[in-house]
Amino acid sequence: MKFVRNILITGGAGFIGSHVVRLFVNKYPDYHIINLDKLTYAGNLANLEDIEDSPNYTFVKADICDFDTVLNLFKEYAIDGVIHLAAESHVDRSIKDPFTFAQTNVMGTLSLLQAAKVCWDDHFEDKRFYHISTDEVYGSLNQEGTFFTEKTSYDPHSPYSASKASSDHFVRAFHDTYGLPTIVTNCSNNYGPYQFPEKLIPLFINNIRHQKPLPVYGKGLNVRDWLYVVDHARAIDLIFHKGKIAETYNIGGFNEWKNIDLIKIIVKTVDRLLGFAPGSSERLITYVTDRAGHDLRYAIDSNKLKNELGWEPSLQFEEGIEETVRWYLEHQEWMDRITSGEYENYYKGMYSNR
Ligand code: NAD
Ligand code: TDX
Repeated sequence: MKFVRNILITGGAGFIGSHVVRLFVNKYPDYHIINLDKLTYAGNLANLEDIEDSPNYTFVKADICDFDTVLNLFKEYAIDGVIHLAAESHVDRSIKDPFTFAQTNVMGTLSLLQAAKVCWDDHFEDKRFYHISTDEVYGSLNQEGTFFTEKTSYDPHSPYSASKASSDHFVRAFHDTYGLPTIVTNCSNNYGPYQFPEKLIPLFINNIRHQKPLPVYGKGLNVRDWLYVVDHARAIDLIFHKGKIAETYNIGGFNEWKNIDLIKIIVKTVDRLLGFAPGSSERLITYVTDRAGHDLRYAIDSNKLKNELGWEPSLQFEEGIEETVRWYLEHQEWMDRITSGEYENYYKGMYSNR
Protein backbone atom coordinates (compact mmCIF):
# COMPACT_ATOMS: atom_id res chain seq x y z
CA MET A 1 0.00 0.00 0.00
CA LYS A 2 1.21 3.52 -0.78
CA PHE A 3 0.98 5.82 2.22
CA VAL A 4 0.60 9.59 2.03
CA ARG A 5 3.03 10.09 4.93
CA ASN A 6 5.67 7.98 6.69
CA ILE A 7 6.01 9.08 10.28
CA LEU A 8 8.69 7.94 12.68
CA ILE A 9 7.48 8.00 16.29
CA THR A 10 10.28 7.31 18.79
CA GLY A 11 9.54 5.92 22.25
CA GLY A 12 6.15 4.69 21.09
CA ALA A 13 6.16 1.76 23.52
CA GLY A 14 6.37 4.10 26.52
CA PHE A 15 3.63 5.90 28.39
CA ILE A 16 2.92 9.00 26.27
CA GLY A 17 4.32 7.48 23.08
CA SER A 18 1.84 4.60 23.17
CA HIS A 19 -1.08 7.06 23.31
CA VAL A 20 0.38 9.04 20.40
CA VAL A 21 0.97 5.89 18.31
CA ARG A 22 -2.58 4.65 19.02
CA LEU A 23 -4.10 8.01 18.06
CA PHE A 24 -2.13 8.29 14.80
CA VAL A 25 -2.60 4.64 13.72
CA ASN A 26 -6.37 4.83 14.25
CA LYS A 27 -6.95 8.37 13.01
CA TYR A 28 -4.72 8.30 9.92
CA PRO A 29 -5.06 4.95 8.09
CA ASP A 30 -3.28 6.52 5.10
CA TYR A 31 -0.15 7.31 7.19
CA HIS A 32 2.50 4.67 7.85
CA ILE A 33 3.45 4.88 11.53
CA ILE A 34 6.90 3.49 12.32
CA ASN A 35 7.45 3.08 16.05
CA LEU A 36 11.15 3.02 16.96
CA ASP A 37 11.76 1.93 20.54
CA LYS A 38 14.63 0.26 22.37
CA LEU A 39 12.23 -1.37 24.86
CA THR A 40 14.10 -0.29 27.97
CA TYR A 41 12.49 -1.12 31.33
CA ALA A 42 9.97 1.66 30.48
CA GLY A 43 9.02 0.38 27.03
CA ASN A 44 6.29 -2.20 26.89
CA LEU A 45 4.67 -3.59 23.74
CA ALA A 46 1.68 -4.67 25.84
CA ASN A 47 0.76 -0.96 25.76
CA LEU A 48 -0.02 -1.32 22.05
CA GLU A 49 -1.63 -4.76 21.77
CA ASP A 50 -4.86 -3.26 20.39
CA ILE A 51 -3.18 -1.76 17.30
CA GLU A 52 -0.15 -4.02 16.74
CA ASP A 53 -1.72 -5.80 13.73
CA SER A 54 -2.87 -2.62 11.96
CA PRO A 55 -1.72 -2.51 8.32
CA ASN A 56 -0.34 1.02 8.73
CA TYR A 57 1.82 0.19 11.78
CA THR A 58 5.40 -1.11 11.99
CA PHE A 59 7.44 -1.66 15.13
CA VAL A 60 11.24 -1.48 15.05
CA LYS A 61 13.31 -2.37 18.11
CA ALA A 62 16.40 -0.15 18.03
CA ASP A 63 18.37 2.41 19.98
CA ILE A 64 18.03 6.05 18.87
CA CYS A 65 21.74 6.47 19.72
CA ASP A 66 22.69 4.01 16.96
CA PHE A 67 23.14 6.52 14.13
CA ASP A 68 23.66 4.00 11.30
CA THR A 69 20.50 2.09 12.16
CA VAL A 70 18.50 5.32 12.48
CA LEU A 71 19.77 6.62 9.14
CA ASN A 72 18.94 3.31 7.43
CA LEU A 73 15.45 3.48 8.90
CA PHE A 74 14.93 6.99 7.50
CA LYS A 75 15.95 5.70 4.07
CA GLU A 76 14.12 2.37 4.16
CA TYR A 77 10.78 3.90 5.15
CA ALA A 78 11.20 7.28 3.40
CA ILE A 79 10.48 9.04 6.66
CA ASP A 80 9.05 12.53 6.16
CA GLY A 81 7.97 13.35 9.69
CA VAL A 82 9.39 12.65 13.15
CA ILE A 83 7.65 12.81 16.50
CA HIS A 84 10.43 12.26 19.01
CA LEU A 85 9.44 11.02 22.46
CA ALA A 86 12.09 8.39 23.27
CA ALA A 87 13.92 9.37 26.43
CA GLU A 88 14.92 8.38 29.89
CA SER A 89 12.10 10.10 31.75
CA HIS A 90 12.35 9.52 35.50
CA VAL A 91 13.97 12.23 37.64
CA ASP A 92 14.91 9.86 40.50
CA ARG A 93 16.75 7.55 38.10
CA SER A 94 18.61 10.53 36.62
CA ILE A 95 19.95 11.36 40.09
CA LYS A 96 21.36 7.83 40.38
CA ASP A 97 22.59 7.41 36.80
CA PRO A 98 23.06 10.70 34.91
CA PHE A 99 25.18 9.13 32.15
CA THR A 100 22.30 7.14 30.66
CA PHE A 101 20.25 10.34 30.57
CA ALA A 102 22.92 12.30 28.73
CA GLN A 103 23.43 9.39 26.35
CA THR A 104 19.81 8.77 25.39
CA ASN A 105 18.32 12.23 25.76
CA VAL A 106 21.17 14.27 24.29
CA MET A 107 23.13 11.93 22.00
CA GLY A 108 20.00 10.04 20.93
CA THR A 109 18.27 13.28 19.94
CA LEU A 110 21.39 14.41 18.10
CA SER A 111 21.54 11.11 16.22
CA LEU A 112 17.92 11.57 15.03
CA LEU A 113 18.51 15.20 14.04
CA GLN A 114 21.60 14.30 12.06
CA ALA A 115 19.83 11.40 10.32
CA ALA A 116 16.96 13.72 9.34
CA LYS A 117 19.39 16.33 8.05
CA VAL A 118 21.42 13.81 6.03
CA CYS A 119 18.44 11.94 4.66
CA TRP A 120 16.32 14.99 3.82
CA ASP A 121 19.41 16.61 2.24
CA ASP A 122 18.07 20.18 2.28
CA HIS A 123 14.74 19.10 0.74
CA PHE A 124 12.78 20.22 3.74
CA GLU A 125 9.42 20.97 2.07
CA ASP A 126 6.66 18.98 3.80
CA LYS A 127 9.14 17.60 6.31
CA ARG A 128 8.81 18.03 10.06
CA PHE A 129 10.90 17.17 13.11
CA TYR A 130 8.80 17.50 16.25
CA HIS A 131 10.59 17.14 19.60
CA ILE A 132 8.59 16.44 22.78
CA SER A 133 10.00 18.07 25.88
CA THR A 134 9.08 18.98 29.43
CA ASP A 135 8.27 22.00 31.60
CA GLU A 136 11.08 20.90 33.94
CA VAL A 137 13.65 22.65 31.69
CA TYR A 138 12.34 26.00 33.00
CA GLY A 139 13.34 25.21 36.59
CA SER A 140 11.16 26.01 39.56
CA LEU A 141 8.54 28.70 40.22
CA ASN A 142 8.73 29.87 43.77
CA GLN A 143 5.99 32.48 43.65
CA GLU A 144 2.30 31.66 43.43
CA GLY A 145 0.45 33.06 40.41
CA THR A 146 3.48 32.96 38.11
CA PHE A 147 3.69 30.64 35.09
CA PHE A 148 6.23 29.29 32.63
CA THR A 149 5.70 30.84 29.21
CA GLU A 150 7.52 30.03 25.96
CA LYS A 151 9.83 32.98 26.76
CA THR A 152 10.89 31.78 30.22
CA SER A 153 14.66 31.20 30.37
CA TYR A 154 15.88 27.66 30.82
CA ASP A 155 17.08 26.82 34.35
CA PRO A 156 17.16 23.03 34.74
CA HIS A 157 18.06 21.54 38.12
CA SER A 158 18.05 17.75 37.78
CA PRO A 159 20.22 15.63 35.47
CA TYR A 160 16.94 14.67 33.73
CA SER A 161 15.89 18.26 33.07
CA ALA A 162 19.46 19.27 32.16
CA SER A 163 19.54 16.49 29.54
CA LYS A 164 16.13 17.51 28.15
CA ALA A 165 17.20 21.18 28.06
CA SER A 166 20.31 20.21 26.14
CA SER A 167 18.29 18.18 23.64
CA ASP A 168 15.89 21.13 23.14
CA HIS A 169 18.88 23.40 22.40
CA PHE A 170 20.21 20.91 19.83
CA VAL A 171 16.83 20.77 18.11
CA ARG A 172 16.63 24.57 17.85
CA ALA A 173 20.28 24.75 16.76
CA PHE A 174 19.52 22.37 13.87
CA HIS A 175 16.80 24.73 12.73
CA ASP A 176 18.92 27.85 13.08
CA THR A 177 22.07 26.33 11.56
CA TYR A 178 20.78 23.98 8.86
CA GLY A 179 17.17 25.08 8.38
CA LEU A 180 15.78 21.74 9.64
CA PRO A 181 12.00 22.21 10.07
CA THR A 182 11.72 21.70 13.83
CA ILE A 183 9.07 22.27 16.49
CA VAL A 184 9.51 21.90 20.27
CA THR A 185 6.79 21.53 22.88
CA ASN A 186 7.23 21.64 26.64
CA CYS A 187 4.53 19.86 28.57
CA SER A 188 3.58 19.55 32.23
CA ASN A 189 3.15 16.29 34.22
CA ASN A 190 1.05 13.71 32.39
CA TYR A 191 -1.17 11.13 34.04
CA GLY A 192 -3.40 8.34 32.76
CA PRO A 193 -3.25 4.67 31.65
CA TYR A 194 0.03 2.89 30.81
CA GLN A 195 2.31 5.07 32.95
CA PHE A 196 5.22 3.17 34.45
CA PRO A 197 4.57 2.68 38.19
CA GLU A 198 7.73 4.45 39.33
CA LYS A 199 5.86 7.74 38.78
CA LEU A 200 3.77 9.21 41.57
CA ILE A 201 0.19 8.42 40.50
CA PRO A 202 0.45 4.77 39.35
CA LEU A 203 2.94 3.99 42.14
CA PHE A 204 0.57 5.25 44.80
CA ILE A 205 -2.50 3.53 43.31
CA ASN A 206 -0.62 0.25 43.28
CA ASN A 207 0.76 0.72 46.79
CA ILE A 208 -2.69 1.53 48.21
CA ARG A 209 -4.08 -1.57 46.56
CA HIS A 210 -1.41 -3.66 48.27
CA GLN A 211 -1.59 -1.57 51.48
CA LYS A 212 2.09 -0.65 51.21
CA PRO A 213 3.65 2.65 52.44
CA LEU A 214 3.16 5.78 50.30
CA PRO A 215 6.57 7.54 50.25
CA VAL A 216 5.93 11.30 50.19
CA TYR A 217 9.11 13.26 49.44
CA GLY A 218 9.85 16.07 51.89
CA LYS A 219 6.69 17.65 53.24
CA GLY A 220 4.56 16.88 50.19
CA LEU A 221 4.24 20.61 49.44
CA ASN A 222 5.74 20.56 45.93
CA VAL A 223 3.30 21.59 43.23
CA ARG A 224 2.83 19.98 39.81
CA ASP A 225 0.46 20.86 36.94
CA TRP A 226 -1.28 17.66 35.77
CA LEU A 227 -2.57 16.93 32.27
CA TYR A 228 -4.45 13.84 31.09
CA VAL A 229 -2.20 11.98 28.67
CA VAL A 230 -4.84 11.69 25.94
CA ASP A 231 -5.13 15.48 25.92
CA HIS A 232 -1.35 15.68 25.45
CA ALA A 233 -1.62 13.24 22.52
CA ARG A 234 -4.39 15.43 21.00
CA ALA A 235 -2.14 18.48 21.34
CA ILE A 236 0.74 16.60 19.66
CA ASP A 237 -1.52 15.66 16.74
CA LEU A 238 -2.67 19.28 16.33
CA ILE A 239 0.83 20.76 16.61
CA PHE A 240 2.38 18.17 14.29
CA HIS A 241 -0.12 19.18 11.60
CA LYS A 242 -0.76 22.88 12.29
CA GLY A 243 2.13 24.15 14.43
CA LYS A 244 4.52 26.71 12.92
CA ILE A 245 8.06 25.62 12.11
CA ALA A 246 10.71 26.88 14.57
CA GLU A 247 8.07 27.64 17.21
CA THR A 248 7.83 26.45 20.78
CA TYR A 249 4.47 25.67 22.39
CA ASN A 250 3.84 25.07 26.08
CA ILE A 251 1.23 22.41 26.89
CA GLY A 252 -0.42 22.27 30.31
CA GLY A 253 -3.65 21.76 32.14
CA PHE A 254 -3.94 24.93 34.29
CA ASN A 255 -4.37 22.26 36.94
CA GLU A 256 -1.97 22.71 39.84
CA TRP A 257 -1.92 20.40 42.82
CA LYS A 258 0.24 20.20 45.93
CA ASN A 259 1.50 16.61 46.05
CA ILE A 260 -0.08 15.93 49.42
CA ASP A 261 -3.53 17.16 48.28
CA LEU A 262 -3.32 15.07 45.12
CA ILE A 263 -2.26 12.04 47.17
CA LYS A 264 -5.30 12.43 49.43
CA ILE A 265 -7.58 12.46 46.37
CA ILE A 266 -5.93 9.28 45.10
CA VAL A 267 -6.31 7.65 48.52
CA LYS A 268 -10.02 8.55 48.67
CA THR A 269 -10.68 7.33 45.14
CA VAL A 270 -8.86 4.01 45.54
CA ASP A 271 -10.43 3.39 48.96
CA ARG A 272 -13.91 4.00 47.50
CA LEU A 273 -13.38 1.80 44.44
CA LEU A 274 -11.87 -1.06 46.46
CA GLY A 275 -14.47 -0.85 49.22
CA PHE A 276 -11.98 0.13 51.96
CA ALA A 277 -13.20 2.47 54.72
CA PRO A 278 -13.12 6.01 53.19
CA GLY A 279 -9.73 7.66 53.73
CA SER A 280 -8.43 4.69 55.77
CA SER A 281 -5.36 4.30 53.54
CA GLU A 282 -4.14 7.77 54.58
CA ARG A 283 -2.36 5.95 57.39
CA LEU A 284 0.01 4.57 54.70
CA ILE A 285 1.36 8.07 53.99
CA THR A 286 5.03 8.05 55.01
CA TYR A 287 7.15 11.18 54.79
CA VAL A 288 10.62 10.28 53.47
CA THR A 289 13.84 12.17 52.70
CA ASP A 290 13.22 14.76 50.01
CA ARG A 291 14.35 14.24 46.42
CA ALA A 292 17.71 15.99 45.86
CA GLY A 293 17.22 19.30 44.03
CA HIS A 294 13.43 18.86 44.20
CA ASP A 295 11.78 21.68 42.23
CA LEU A 296 9.11 23.36 44.33
CA ARG A 297 6.52 24.29 41.75
CA TYR A 298 5.78 23.91 38.03
CA ALA A 299 2.91 25.72 36.32
CA ILE A 300 2.46 26.10 32.59
CA ASP A 301 0.84 28.93 30.68
CA SER A 302 -0.56 27.21 27.57
CA ASN A 303 -2.42 30.27 26.25
CA LYS A 304 -0.29 30.47 23.11
CA LEU A 305 -1.48 27.00 22.08
CA LYS A 306 -5.07 27.90 22.94
CA ASN A 307 -5.04 31.25 21.12
CA GLU A 308 -3.09 30.20 18.03
CA LEU A 309 -4.26 26.62 17.47
CA GLY A 310 -7.44 26.36 19.57
CA TRP A 311 -6.29 23.54 21.86
CA GLU A 312 -7.72 23.09 25.35
CA PRO A 313 -7.73 20.10 27.71
CA SER A 314 -10.95 18.13 27.18
CA LEU A 315 -11.15 16.31 30.49
CA GLN A 316 -11.85 17.72 33.95
CA PHE A 317 -9.29 16.55 36.51
CA GLU A 318 -11.90 14.77 38.67
CA GLU A 319 -13.01 12.68 35.68
CA GLY A 320 -9.43 12.02 34.60
CA ILE A 321 -8.36 10.79 38.04
CA GLU A 322 -11.44 8.60 38.41
CA GLU A 323 -10.82 7.07 34.98
CA THR A 324 -7.11 6.60 35.72
CA VAL A 325 -7.62 4.90 39.08
CA ARG A 326 -10.27 2.61 37.57
CA TRP A 327 -7.92 1.72 34.70
CA TYR A 328 -5.06 0.68 37.00
CA LEU A 329 -7.35 -1.30 39.26
CA GLU A 330 -8.83 -3.10 36.25
CA HIS A 331 -5.42 -3.82 34.71
CA GLN A 332 -3.70 -5.56 37.60
CA GLU A 333 -2.13 -8.09 35.25
CA TRP A 334 -0.44 -5.28 33.28
CA MET A 335 0.84 -3.84 36.55
CA ASP A 336 2.05 -7.20 37.88
CA ARG A 337 3.95 -7.95 34.68
CA ILE A 338 5.96 -4.75 34.79
CA THR A 339 6.52 -4.56 38.53
CA SER A 340 8.40 -7.84 38.61
CA GLY A 341 12.06 -8.52 37.81
CA GLU A 342 14.39 -5.61 37.12
CA TYR A 343 12.00 -2.98 38.41
CA GLU A 344 11.42 -4.74 41.71
CA ASN A 345 15.17 -4.77 42.39
CA TYR A 346 15.55 -1.13 41.40
CA TYR A 347 12.70 -0.07 43.65
CA LYS A 348 14.06 -1.97 46.65
CA GLY A 349 17.50 -0.41 46.00
CA MET A 350 16.09 3.11 45.90
CA TYR A 351 14.47 2.95 49.28
CA SER A 352 17.27 1.07 51.00
CA ASN A 353 19.35 4.26 50.57
CA ARG A 354 16.87 6.55 52.28
P1 NAD B 1 8.54 6.64 29.28
O1 NAD B 1 9.74 6.49 30.15
O2 NAD B 1 7.26 6.05 29.71
O3 NAD B 1 8.86 6.05 27.83
C1 NAD B 1 10.07 6.28 27.17
C2 NAD B 1 10.17 5.33 25.99
O4 NAD B 1 11.40 5.60 25.30
C3 NAD B 1 10.19 3.85 26.38
O5 NAD B 1 9.32 3.11 25.55
C4 NAD B 1 11.64 3.43 26.16
O6 NAD B 1 11.80 2.07 25.82
C5 NAD B 1 12.04 4.35 25.02
N1 NAD B 1 13.50 4.58 24.99
C6 NAD B 1 14.30 4.94 26.03
N2 NAD B 1 15.58 5.02 25.62
C7 NAD B 1 15.58 4.72 24.30
C8 NAD B 1 16.60 4.64 23.31
N3 NAD B 1 17.89 4.89 23.61
N4 NAD B 1 16.25 4.32 22.04
C9 NAD B 1 14.95 4.08 21.72
N5 NAD B 1 13.96 4.11 22.62
C10 NAD B 1 14.26 4.43 23.89
O7 NAD B 1 8.42 8.20 29.03
P2 NAD B 1 7.11 9.13 28.91
O8 NAD B 1 6.69 9.53 30.25
O9 NAD B 1 6.16 8.51 27.98
O10 NAD B 1 7.77 10.41 28.21
C11 NAD B 1 7.88 10.47 26.80
C12 NAD B 1 8.53 11.79 26.42
O11 NAD B 1 7.73 12.88 26.90
C13 NAD B 1 9.92 12.00 27.02
O12 NAD B 1 10.71 12.65 26.05
C14 NAD B 1 9.67 12.90 28.22
O13 NAD B 1 10.81 13.70 28.48
C15 NAD B 1 8.52 13.75 27.71
N6 NAD B 1 7.61 14.26 28.76
C16 NAD B 1 7.07 13.42 29.68
C17 NAD B 1 6.16 13.93 30.62
C18 NAD B 1 5.52 13.04 31.64
O14 NAD B 1 4.80 13.53 32.52
N7 NAD B 1 5.66 11.73 31.59
C19 NAD B 1 5.85 15.28 30.62
C20 NAD B 1 6.45 16.12 29.67
C21 NAD B 1 7.31 15.59 28.73
O1 TDX C 1 7.37 8.23 45.43
C1 TDX C 1 7.24 9.42 45.10
N1 TDX C 1 6.96 10.35 46.07
C2 TDX C 1 6.82 11.69 45.80
O2 TDX C 1 6.56 12.49 46.70
C3 TDX C 1 7.40 9.88 43.74
C4 TDX C 1 7.72 8.91 42.64
C5 TDX C 1 7.25 11.22 43.48
N2 TDX C 1 6.99 12.11 44.48
C6 TDX C 1 6.84 13.55 44.14
C7 TDX C 1 7.97 14.14 43.34
C8 TDX C 1 7.27 15.17 42.48
O3 TDX C 1 7.15 16.39 43.20
O4 TDX C 1 5.69 13.64 43.30
C9 TDX C 1 5.89 14.58 42.25
C10 TDX C 1 5.74 13.87 40.91
O5 TDX C 1 6.84 13.00 40.79
P1 TDX C 1 7.07 12.11 39.47
O6 TDX C 1 5.85 11.32 39.20
O7 TDX C 1 8.37 11.41 39.63
O8 TDX C 1 7.14 13.23 38.33
P2 TDX C 1 8.10 14.51 38.14
O9 TDX C 1 9.38 14.36 38.85
O10 TDX C 1 7.29 15.73 38.44
O11 TDX C 1 8.39 14.41 36.56
C11 TDX C 1 7.34 14.02 35.63
O12 TDX C 1 6.78 15.14 34.99
C12 TDX C 1 7.56 15.82 34.04
C13 TDX C 1 7.88 13.04 34.60
O13 TDX C 1 8.48 11.94 35.26
C14 TDX C 1 8.86 13.71 33.66
O14 TDX C 1 9.27 12.81 32.64
C15 TDX C 1 8.18 14.89 33.03
O15 TDX C 1 9.07 15.58 32.19
